[in-house]
Amino acid sequence: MKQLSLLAAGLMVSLGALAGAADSVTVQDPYVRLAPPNAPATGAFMVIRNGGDKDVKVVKASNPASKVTELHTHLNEGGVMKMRPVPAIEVKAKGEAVLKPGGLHVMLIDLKAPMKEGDVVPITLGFDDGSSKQVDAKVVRPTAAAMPMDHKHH
Ligand SMILES: [Cu+2]
Repeated sequence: MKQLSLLAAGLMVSLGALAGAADSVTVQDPYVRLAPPNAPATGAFMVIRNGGDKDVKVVKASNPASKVTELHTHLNEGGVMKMRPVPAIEVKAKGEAVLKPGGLHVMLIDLKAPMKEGDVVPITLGFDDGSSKQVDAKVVRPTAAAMPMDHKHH
């Protein structure tokens, strides 16, 4: 019995150590943009809040729906918006990182199967201290407001 409780205590300590950055982070409104039929890739968006006193970095992401998951941003190169992989997404202490269309995003590349509206994709964010956090991102059909081009003006 004593050994068992020692084992349990040890397990709790290691779990606590694993939590790290993930513990101080909350993720709001995660969603995956529904890709057009046969599109090989799509993006995931969310707001990552850091309630802790230390800056944290998201250094990787993974999900079961695509073969490759990358952290991306959009850059304006001579008036053309291009996507580029980034090594990390920094979330300042008491700050937030906003992943949104036209900006930072998690890129789901080489989709294993077509997605449907309402599907849920569990995305695991990995932090620079080795901790990780899973968020359930719902597949959402892009609305006009979320599109890069705005045709609302008359
Ligand atoms: Cu991208």
